[in-house]
Amino acid sequence: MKNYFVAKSRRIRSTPYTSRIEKQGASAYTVYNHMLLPAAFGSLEDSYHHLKKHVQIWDVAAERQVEISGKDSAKLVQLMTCRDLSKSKIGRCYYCPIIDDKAGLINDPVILKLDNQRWWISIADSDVILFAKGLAIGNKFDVKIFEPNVDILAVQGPKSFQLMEKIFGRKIVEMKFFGFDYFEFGGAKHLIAKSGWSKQGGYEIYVEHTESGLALYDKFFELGNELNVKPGCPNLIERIESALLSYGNDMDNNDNPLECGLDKYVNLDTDINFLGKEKLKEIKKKGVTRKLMGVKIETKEINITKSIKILDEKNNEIGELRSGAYSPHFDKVIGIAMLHKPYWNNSQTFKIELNGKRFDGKVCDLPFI
Ligand code: THG
Repeated sequence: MKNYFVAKSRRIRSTPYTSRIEKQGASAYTVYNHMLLPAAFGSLEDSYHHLKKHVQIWDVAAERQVEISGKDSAKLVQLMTCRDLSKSKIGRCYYCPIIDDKAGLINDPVILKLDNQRWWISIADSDVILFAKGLAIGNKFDVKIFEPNVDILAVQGPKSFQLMEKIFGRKIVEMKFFGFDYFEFGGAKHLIAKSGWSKQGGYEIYVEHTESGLALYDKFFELGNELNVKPGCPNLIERIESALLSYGNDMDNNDNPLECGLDKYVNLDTDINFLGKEKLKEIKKKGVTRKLMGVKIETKEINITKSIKILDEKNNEIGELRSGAYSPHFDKVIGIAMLHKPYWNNSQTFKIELNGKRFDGKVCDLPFI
């Protein structure tokens, strides 16, 4: 497949780390929240193996924050998500589907409760800030909504704990998953969470003090030498194996959280108020008619730029493939697909046409591993 350059401009924002990652061999970008997000440092497969064994530093500044503060901030944040945040705690992160009045997904951010009247919504790729402002204006909420200068650096991989302990001490290792706290480096305080878009363990540093963040970036490579630290980025293979969903790829505004297996983050039985609650109750009562599932395909190469039809023996469309990659673990292509009822059973077989050739596939549960 021929590759094309991304024409950079002010609209497609660089990050404070861009010049560093380009020196270090970033070889592909995607655009996320109108910002550059590295998509590869050479071979995806090499990076996958490295991520599962060692430690990587990721420029994920494109995971932008929408800050909501003020008297009605808790009301607004709750209005946007079907996850019950009434018992949420300061110092914790919450993975939350944001939905509209029709229960269509708007985004699937991590929400950080900074204070009782101050939240960060760490967004996937859609303009949540406009949705939030619209709701605040329509409801005459007393809130302030803006995008703060926060540029996340992620430290991911099994050796991330050792690397972070070298700089921040034992306390950082003892932090709970999806907890966050503040840590000092080079005279600046950084919010650090135990989180990240891989299942290999690690941290996310919400850098507000750019100078100190850049010094920290360099420190990771200075101290990480013996841990085989490398620059990296969210890895397509690892994230599919781990079933970390990607908004815009695996699901979008035409899908609801129950179709996407996000049931765990849908709370319909408490008295909280959120958009789409009645609609979701209705959908739950009727039962969904399609579902995101895993698929395995008997081929070793795939390149997805749009959804691809999944067919039964008689060529009837039974669903669509939305993401896919060659998995070294399964030695075949694996992917995430939206499948119609009743074709979503584990072991359902199917056919799929890729580049003019037909391949056999099988449905499976998520996550793969
Ligand atoms: N970190 C931060 N912001 C983000 C992402 C991130 N914003 C965009 C995007 N990623 C949002 N999507 C996800 C999807 C999954 C998870 C985090 C963000 C995730 N899920 C865990 C899981 O599925 O096991 C845990 C969820 C839980 O149980 O609460 O981590 O990566 N800052």
